[in-house]
Amino acid sequence: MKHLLIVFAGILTAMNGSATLVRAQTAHVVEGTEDDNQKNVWKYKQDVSPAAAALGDPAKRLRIEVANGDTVAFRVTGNRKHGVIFERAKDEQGNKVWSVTGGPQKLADIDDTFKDFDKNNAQKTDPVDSGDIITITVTGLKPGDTNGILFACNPHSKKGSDPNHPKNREMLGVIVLKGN
Ligand SMILES: [Cu+2]
Repeated sequence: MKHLLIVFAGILTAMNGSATLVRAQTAHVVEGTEDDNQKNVWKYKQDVSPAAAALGDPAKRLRIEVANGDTVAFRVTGNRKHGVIFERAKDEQGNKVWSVTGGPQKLADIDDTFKDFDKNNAQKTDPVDSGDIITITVTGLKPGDTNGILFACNPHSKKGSDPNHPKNREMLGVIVLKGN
């Protein structure tokens, strides 16, 4: 048994080594946290999600630029609970745009409490107190913002508070192909 484990570890090391030679994979980290005014935000590098953008629309969101092959890890670093909603999760996973490659949370279908989301397409994780939420690996992202991976927060994007713009939410972001 011990022998087998050593052989297995050797294979993994070899696989990692060759993967590194082929391409440099960038690990992006998106943090669920609070800004200076205690508003809930997704933070990426120095940028934070704006107070409001609209569901289904990539405009005015926090932008994460990635290359195919990169990973995007969602993590809680603030004082409140956050989870991830992928607005077009089922279509995108079905079309191999991305896949879940790390936990601890898993994706599940949404219910009626997620107002104005596409119930047949969107999926969410549960909110977590701190640390890792979920990691995806992006593999088939196409150029252009309209092809971007739209994400939101469970629970902070579930409902709108602006009757004139019912699809406006806080904590909206989009993952787009770099250089486009
Ligand atoms: Cu949140």
